[in-house]
Order: sequence, then C-alpha cells, then structure tokens
Amino acid sequence: MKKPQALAIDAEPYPFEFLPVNCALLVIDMQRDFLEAGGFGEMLGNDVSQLRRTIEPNRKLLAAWRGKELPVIHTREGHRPDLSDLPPAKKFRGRGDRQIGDPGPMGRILVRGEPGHDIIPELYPLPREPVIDKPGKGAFFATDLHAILQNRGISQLIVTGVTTEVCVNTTVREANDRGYDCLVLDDCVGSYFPEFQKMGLNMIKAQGGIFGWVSSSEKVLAALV
Ligand code: TIU
Repeated sequence: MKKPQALAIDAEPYPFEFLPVNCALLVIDMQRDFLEAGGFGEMLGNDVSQLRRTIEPNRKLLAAWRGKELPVIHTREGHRPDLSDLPPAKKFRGRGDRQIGDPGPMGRILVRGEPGHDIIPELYPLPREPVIDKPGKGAFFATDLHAILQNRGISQLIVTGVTTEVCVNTTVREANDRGYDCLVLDDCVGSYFPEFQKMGLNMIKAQGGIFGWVSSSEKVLAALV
C-alpha cells in the first residue's frame, strides 16, 4: 500500500508539516448572527463588514479541501431554545437592550434552529460534514468535537472562521492543550477589531508557535496541488 505523503505549508514560525488524511479543516462559527446585519455581532455594537472579507477565501479553500475529499468540520455558537445551557453570566454581561434568546431580525438571537444561528449560505455544510453546536467560545467545551476527531484519527487542524481573538483563539488554545497541531489562516479568520486581528494571530505564533502556526489560504492551496 502506498504510504501517505506529508505536505508542508509555508507558515510562521516555521513550515507546517501535515498528513492530509490526519488533518481536518475546522471552520468556526461562520454564522449569519456574526456576519450579517441584525445578528448577535452587530447587537454587541460591532461592524459586521469587518468579518465579511473572510467569506471568499474560506469559500475557495473549502472547495479545494472538499475536492481532495479531506475532512471538514463546522461549528456554531448558540443555545437551546429553552436557554437552559446559557450561563446567566453570559446572558447579562453585555448589558445590551437585547440579549441572547431575544427576538431579532433573523429570529431569536444565537438560538439553535433560528435562521441567524445557521451557517452563511456561501459556506453551508455538506451532509457528510459534522456540525458542532457549542454553547461557549471554545469548540471543545461541552461538545463531542474531541471524540469525533479521535474517532477519525485526526491530530492536526487547519482553523478558520470568526472571531480571531474570541472563538478562534479559544478553540486553538483548547486544541493545543489536547495535543492537536493547529494552523490558523490569516485571511480566513476575522475580527471586528483590526488590532485584535493582528495580535490574536501574533499570540498564536509567538514563542516558537506557543499555540500553533499562522499562514494563509493561498499557501494551503499551493501545498494541496
Ligand atoms: N463577540 C465576538 O467577537 N465573538 C463571539 O461572540 N463569538 C465568536 O467569536 N464566535
């Protein structure tokens, strides 16, 4: 049998070597509530246009990754309709007029099953791609993501999605502590705040890759051909 071949992606702080069969593309929270007007992101006072630049590079990367029949996993942040998994601290901290669970232009804000909670049409999951519904910022907390990755022999993750300093960073830190290698793609992750985008990525790759590697979708696409 032919031995699977390791590929190298040009990255910081040094090339990311990976075996495609052991590596999943993990797309974090590309939900209408974060990327479209009227959702949770805008409700928190943010300019959603800052995140929309990530859609096209994610779309291209997803098409190439799917073309190679490599594993894709999506996550969504949100809560049960009865809000029984919503910590009061999370509900009340923003002190906004509208809170998680309240009606908004895309249904109840950040509630599972509502239009705003779902993934944007441009990156919609295929039936074979697991979708992890998570109540927190990290994709490992209170989910079966670790079990799914273990069952599929996945030890490396290419991480994209929103937002860089919140759910992407939290997930990468959780993954790092569980022994996964993470490569984060700067053009496929987005923040409402340019300074957090820059520092959120610096924090990952500093100190010899303390949490992982940083590269771009272009460099992954170049390695995949
Ligand atoms: N507010 C913010 O930057 N992000 C979140 O609330 N969730 C995610 O990052 N997905």
